[in-house]
Amino acid sequence: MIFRQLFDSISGTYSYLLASRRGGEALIIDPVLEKVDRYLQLVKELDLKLVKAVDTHIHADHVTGLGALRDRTHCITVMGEQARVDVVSMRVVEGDKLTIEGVALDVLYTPGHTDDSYSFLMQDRVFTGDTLLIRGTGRTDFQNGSARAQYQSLFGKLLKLPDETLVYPAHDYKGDTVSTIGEEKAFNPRLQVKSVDEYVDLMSKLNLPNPKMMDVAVPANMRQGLPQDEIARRGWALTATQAMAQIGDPNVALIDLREHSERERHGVIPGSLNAPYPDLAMNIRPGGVLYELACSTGKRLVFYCAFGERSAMAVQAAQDAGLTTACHIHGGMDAWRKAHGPLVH
Ligand SMILES: N[C@@H](CCC(=O)N[C@@H](CS)C(=O)NCC(=O)O)C(=O)O
Ligand SMILES: [Fe+2]
Repeated sequence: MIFRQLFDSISGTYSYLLASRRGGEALIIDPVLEKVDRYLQLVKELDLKLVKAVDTHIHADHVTGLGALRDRTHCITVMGEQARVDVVSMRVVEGDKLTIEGVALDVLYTPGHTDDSYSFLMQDRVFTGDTLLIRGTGRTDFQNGSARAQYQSLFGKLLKLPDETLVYPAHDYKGDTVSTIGEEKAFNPRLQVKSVDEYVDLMSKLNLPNPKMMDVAVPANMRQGLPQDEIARRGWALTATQAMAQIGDPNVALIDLREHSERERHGVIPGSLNAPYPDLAMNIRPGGVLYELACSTGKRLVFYCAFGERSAMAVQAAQDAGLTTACHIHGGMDAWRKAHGPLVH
């Protein structure tokens, strides 16, 4: 198991790099833009392949590294369903599993600090974002924060985890690095309340100044999407409506790049094949299933995913691999649904 806690001293942010083994896939939680070079250096030194970059919520105090990491490594970006970002590659909800090779995190929806706050549980440890801090809790006075919702997330979810569960927050301003659920229950001053009303009252009296970077960070963090226009300009994109006309066309192979949980929840395009994005490089090289499918049958590969990000990156990779007819569905299943495209469940 590889587990690294990385710190940005300017914003007091902790980021976490996880992988099951050297040479394997890696995931990063809450990366900070200014530290991207550092993360990528470590990824290289540990011989890892970064495949997912996750934010626990839209941060108000620093610009996220999600977009930069995606642009530089072709990893996918992940946030919760409620996050008001233009586009991320993949969205998760409570009960999902966020997976990479050898690592599975349980997804917990823990609103309160913001309405898009999530926590991620990995066996003996939980990444609590700004829901539960060490001897503190995230403020609830902006971004649709709610002390009432946070009380529920804390007392109804996080504090119900076993006492020995390690707590890894997204921030610390005092120099602490890790705690446990039992320790926080006993010693966190915010958690010594007798009722939700007492908690709401306590949170309403914090009177904290806004984060210094807030006016820059929030708008920047809401615009992380990969521009898909360049792919379209090169003629490598179909609109959802154009793609609909290709269903059943024997010269076309529709390739779903999403994961099992996304396919189950949102349905699939009839007749499409599943080839998850993490296996793309293997699938499009000579001998790989998609390469051979395209070359032996002459079929045009039409990639699709949830929002068009994975498929846009897949088109570029396929084109680079010599699959010159490859294209994707602009905007992915999101656009497909809006265009009332047929689905099978
Ligand atoms: N001084 C910091 C404050 C950052 C801040 O407000 N952090 C939020 C998390 S985004 C929080 O919940 N802080 C809790 C606290 O300060 O007790 C800054 O300007 O960036
Ligand atoms: Fe925050």
